[in-house]
Amino acid sequence: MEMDYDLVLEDEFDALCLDVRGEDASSSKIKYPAKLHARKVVKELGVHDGLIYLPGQPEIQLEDSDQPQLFRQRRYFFYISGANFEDCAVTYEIAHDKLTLWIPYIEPRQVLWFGSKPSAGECKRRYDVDEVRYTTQLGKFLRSYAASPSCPVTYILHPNQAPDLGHGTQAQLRLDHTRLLPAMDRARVIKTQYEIAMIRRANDISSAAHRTIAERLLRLKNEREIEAIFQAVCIASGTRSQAYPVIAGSGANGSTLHYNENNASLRGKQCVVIDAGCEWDCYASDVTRTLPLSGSWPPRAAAVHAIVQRMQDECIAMVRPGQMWYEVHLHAASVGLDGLLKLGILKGERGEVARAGTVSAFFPHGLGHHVGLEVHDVSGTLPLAVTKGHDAQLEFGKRTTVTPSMLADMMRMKRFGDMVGVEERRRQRLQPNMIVTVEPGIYFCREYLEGYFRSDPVHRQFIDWDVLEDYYAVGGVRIEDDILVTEDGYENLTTAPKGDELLDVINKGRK
Ligand SMILES: [Mn+2]
Repeated sequence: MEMDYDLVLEDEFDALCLDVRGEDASSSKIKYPAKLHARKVVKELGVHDGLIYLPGQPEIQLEDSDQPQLFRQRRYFFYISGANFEDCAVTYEIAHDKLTLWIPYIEPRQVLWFGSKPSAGECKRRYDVDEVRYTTQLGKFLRSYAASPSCPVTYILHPNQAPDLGHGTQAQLRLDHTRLLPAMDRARVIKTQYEIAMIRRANDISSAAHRTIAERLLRLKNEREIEAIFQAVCIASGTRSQAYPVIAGSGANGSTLHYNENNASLRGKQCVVIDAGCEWDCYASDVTRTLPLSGSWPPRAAAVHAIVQRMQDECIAMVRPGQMWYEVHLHAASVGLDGLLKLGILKGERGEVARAGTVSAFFPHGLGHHVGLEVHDVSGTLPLAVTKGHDAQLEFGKRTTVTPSMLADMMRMKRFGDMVGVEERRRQRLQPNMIVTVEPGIYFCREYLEGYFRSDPVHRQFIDWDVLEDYYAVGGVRIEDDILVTEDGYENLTTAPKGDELLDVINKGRK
């Protein structure tokens, strides 16, 4: 293990740390725009009266233990409050445009053991809310709301998040648990300037961590060192939470999409797929690089990497408002098809192979997803593809295997655009201030390929199994950046080195 303790002392990280602290939402004047977010939600709800009630995550103990579970704030609550600590709630009185954060009262004895939570004054400074009150008063507030003559509807996320009005209360709230969630998803899918800044920050740190791994790659011996470096850079840069478990898959492990054992030797492997992204104050980043472990690409890995890089470059260039996302996916599949035909892994008449969707054997996931408070963020009303009359409904952002028949459905949809209605088409278009990943990949997962394609009468004839045999050692190649949709195109928020720059960084580490 060659993890150096000088990691945090390196100049670039000092600079990064200072920069990060300079924009730290919790210590500077920039307030979390809770009110703006609440108003966006109400606009999507389309109502002029009522109450939004969202409980935050309570503290939970591990079972049969006196230790707490690792805290993770509820994202819908966070979106309209900004508060990232236990036992809070938020209410928004729609008619009065009044946003109230409810925080727990902390007894002095609790402070002795666990420290304090932000005070009411501190919360007012950090989050743009109208009022901060203690949760001890919340029941009374809700009872008086319920008792008011009109008692407008209270919007909650799920039935099990209905507020407790207290014992022996006759008053009843009129609850609606169907409309808030889709309204919040539609609001969340378009990012505010503050959110874009947070996701940019998360990307800056993740990109620096990917760069450090590249700098040290030639000295590393095991996947676990990659995970350790990534986490070390993130923590030293001011954030302890990852948006998802680090994936460091070398050799054949790179063909497992969500591999996370991260404990195999790097010896004798061609490539390593590193998919890792930190969170900055609950906002995610999602970054993947594939690195050649020797510092230069072995011939077959080079060929596959070139195809994936072209898929990504051309798809990123397609990002702009109004673009139908599934068409970008289809373009990636088309570039992948041409590349694999050229390598001889796929064979046959191009049109026939294309219509069969066989390329999805090697590119078996969606091209990307939204990034926000979740790494696979809510999709609002932007599914990857909705194909009428077919079972295949790909939720943009969910872990769905793209099968040949789904790909074939998407191709038919493109050829016969009238298969879906105007509304469906509108819903699938990119809009300004969405942030999406563009993450094409080509994988050689022996179990998947031999299990589903080798015995299939259609697909087996389009794959040259002898040529393929030599590619299993490549494992997989994925390249992933986070792309902001702008008014007239896109901006790539991910600055981790790739392409020739990545090779330069790796080889500068040669001693
Ligand atoms: Mn991703």
